Amino acid sequence: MKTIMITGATSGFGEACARLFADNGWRLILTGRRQQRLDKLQQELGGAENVHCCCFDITDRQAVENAFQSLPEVFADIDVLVNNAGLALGLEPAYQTSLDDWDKMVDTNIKGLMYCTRTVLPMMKQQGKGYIINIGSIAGNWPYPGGNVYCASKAFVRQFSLAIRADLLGSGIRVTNIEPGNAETEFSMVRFKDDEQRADGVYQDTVALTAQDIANTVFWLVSTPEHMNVTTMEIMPTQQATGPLAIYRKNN
Ligand code: NDP
Ligand code: 8X3
Repeated sequence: MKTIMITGATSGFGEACARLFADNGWRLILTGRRQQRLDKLQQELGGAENVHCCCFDITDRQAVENAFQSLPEVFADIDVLVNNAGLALGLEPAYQTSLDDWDKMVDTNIKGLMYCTRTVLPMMKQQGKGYIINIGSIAGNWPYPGGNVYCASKAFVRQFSLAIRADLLGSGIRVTNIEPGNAETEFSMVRFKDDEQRADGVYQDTVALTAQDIANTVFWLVSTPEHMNVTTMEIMPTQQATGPLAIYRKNN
């Protein structure tokens, strides 16, 4: 039985991954800050025998280390780590945004992902195999107004994924950066701080990606042969594309 660790499994992509991998007979390590949601998932997906839950804030380095160190023996050999926990906060221009929001995005999307990766890698190196799947974003490739630190944090995730692949050459460990576009999850409610109307507007009159689409992608990646490494994978809804570069005209 293989083991997958999914950070941010309490909603969205992470939860969909948890359900899909559980349905396919995997042992799960699920993380998030919302204990009740973790408990519910554990109950639904096979109980403590198959699902180990770790409730912690990924920005807390000591909490990350403790979670890994206290894994029950049967969960200790992790085959796949999905670095999914992350968030965007706000959409204000850089001269107006809250520095606290910027800190939180850096701490979560960059530092939290670093902590989990660094903690799991020695074990994978010793195993001579393993798979790190990072959830980046199209925002790391295609900056947009108000994206500022969120875009930059996802550009970090892309470059970090590429760079650790270079370190891991010959180790048998695979690394992929998945870069999804507009997907309907709790992401926009978090970004707009529970402003439901604004969050709904992101998905209005279009067809967004679903969390299931991303879970299916993660599952496909994990099912590819071990000699093959998909380095990056940008996925947009059919109804999303890049636009032209903007030009400011003073009389418009
Ligand atoms: P959701 O808000 O639905 O899920 C985010 C998950 O991250 C939750 O389980 C949340 O758990 C967890 N999380 C957030 N902050 C922390 C923290 N400090 N410590 C631990 N866990 C945390 O959003 P998505 O599923 O959409 O987002 C998943 C990833 O996908 C993110 O990295 C996001 O940036 C990325 N992404 C999303 C896109 C979209 O359009 N939806 C597109 C491209 C990328 P809890 O609150 O319980 O801690
Ligand atoms: C989420 C996609 O375009 O809202 O990463 O930044 S976007």
